[in-house]
This record gives sequence, structure tokens and C-alpha cells, in this order.
Amino acid sequence: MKTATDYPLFLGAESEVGVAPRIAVLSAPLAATVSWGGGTEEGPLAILQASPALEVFDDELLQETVQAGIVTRPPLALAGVSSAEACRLIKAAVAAELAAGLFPVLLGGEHTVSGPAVAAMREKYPDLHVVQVDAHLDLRESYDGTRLSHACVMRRVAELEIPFSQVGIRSFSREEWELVGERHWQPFTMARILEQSDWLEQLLAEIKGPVYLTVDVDGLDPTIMPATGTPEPGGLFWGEIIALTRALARGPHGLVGLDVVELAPRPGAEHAAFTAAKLIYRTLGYLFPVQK
Ligand SMILES: [Mn+2]
Repeated sequence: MKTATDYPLFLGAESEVGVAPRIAVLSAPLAATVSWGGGTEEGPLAILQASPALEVFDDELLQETVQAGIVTRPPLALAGVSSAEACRLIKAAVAAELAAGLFPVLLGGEHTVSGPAVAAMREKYPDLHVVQVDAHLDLRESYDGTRLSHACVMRRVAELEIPFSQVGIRSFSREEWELVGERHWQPFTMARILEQSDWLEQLLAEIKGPVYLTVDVDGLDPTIMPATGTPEPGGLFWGEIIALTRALARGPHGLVGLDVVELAPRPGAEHAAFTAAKLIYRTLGYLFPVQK
């Protein structure tokens, strides 16, 4: 069965395996408040375009995860709309997938897109826990005059009183660090991760509910993920992030939603979009074991 669409599908034609989908890939190409190095509006398309180059047979899981059923939705039409309206559209899109019983994978776009996704997730999962992979705390009250900025997304999550854990952190303002101290938050900074070999066990111990994972790709080391606006040195490597998603997916509370944001494609760094696509596919594999 082959369906013609005017946008690329995750895994291309190989995604069309003729089973009812259990996973929905959503594109939110929002880039309203990017601070340095734009291009995140191209991120979803780059990930979708890179994805057919993946082997559908997963080399760790030894299964064709595609058999679980993956549907790719048309990109949300966010060009020219206000950030507030974009957030309404994203929340409604994620809520619709949850209502239909599908696992949402949201592709950004700037990190702002995670706010409305988390809000939709929490309506279905009242004890939701957010795990954020990021170089940045994203805890500013406002940035460049708006509260709906990529630099504020976790502050908005905190205001919803949703518990969260931050992983890969290595860039923040004095004000953000003071807030962390006041609230007794304990982010998994890269310094802490390097120092404490049991950081992943510590992370799992603080999770008390189903997890929504938001991956700002700048949490990864820029040698494996150069295509992002702020390529901070000293980030997570492939083995570390895969260990994280494996542990979350197989953890006692499960993983109920995922986003990958802030990919800004650039010539000469095509492996970055491929890496993002493989991260998504591997993580879905942990969640959806299929008959071998
Ligand atoms: Mn970031």
C-alpha cells in the first residue's frame, strides 16, 4: 500500500507496513524566538528526510520496530502564526494523538514547542514527570520580552507544578542557577554526570510517574550533533543518551511521549539529522517490542 503525500514520511515508504499505527510523528516547525543560529524551522523536515536512510532492522534490538505501526502527520502550519496560537495548535495536535491511543513523537522546531506538548500530556497523565535533555536549564522567567521563548520552556513546566529532571546541563545564567538553589532542584549537569557514575540510577530514583522526554539536541556533544543554534562543548555522547532512553522506556513508570527539538540543519553536518532519526527509532524500539 503506497500513499502519496506532499511531505516526507518517517522511514519513507518503508513505514507503510499495513498495520494500525501505534506511534504518530508530528512536525512543529516553529522558530519564532531563536536567539542565535536560526534554522530550527527546518529541523522536522531534515529528520524526516534523513530517516529513510535508517535500517528498519534495529541493530541492537534485532527487530523491525517499523512493524509496530508508525504514521507521519502533515506538518503543523505554523509559519506566520503567533507563538500563542502555535502553542494552541501543538497542544491540540498532541491531545488528539493521545485521545486516539497513539504514542506521540513531536519534532521541533524551537524548544518552545515542548510546553504545549507537556500540557497536553499532563491532562492524560496527572502524575507526569518530564525529563529534559539539554545543554541549558531553560528556566528564565522571560527572554527577549516573551514568556513563550525556547529559553523559558522549563520555567513554564515548573509553573504547572510538573516534576522534572534536567540532564546534560552546561550553560545557564546566574539567575537560573540561583533559582535552582532556592528550589533545591538538582540538575544532572555534565559536571555531575562525569563525577557520579551512578547518575542514571539517581535519575530513575527521582521519577515517580510516567515520563515525557524532551530532547533538545544541544544536550548532545557537538561532535555528534553540530547542527544546532548553540553547540556547547562537553555534552552527552551516543552511548549515554541511548542508555538514558533505554532506562526510561524500560523503567517502572514508562515513557509516554517524546520530542526532539532545536535541530537546525546545516550543510556538511547531515549526520546530525540522521543521528536524531536513529535516536527516535531506537527509543521507539525499546517501547514497542515486535515479533522477530
Ligand atoms: Mn538548549
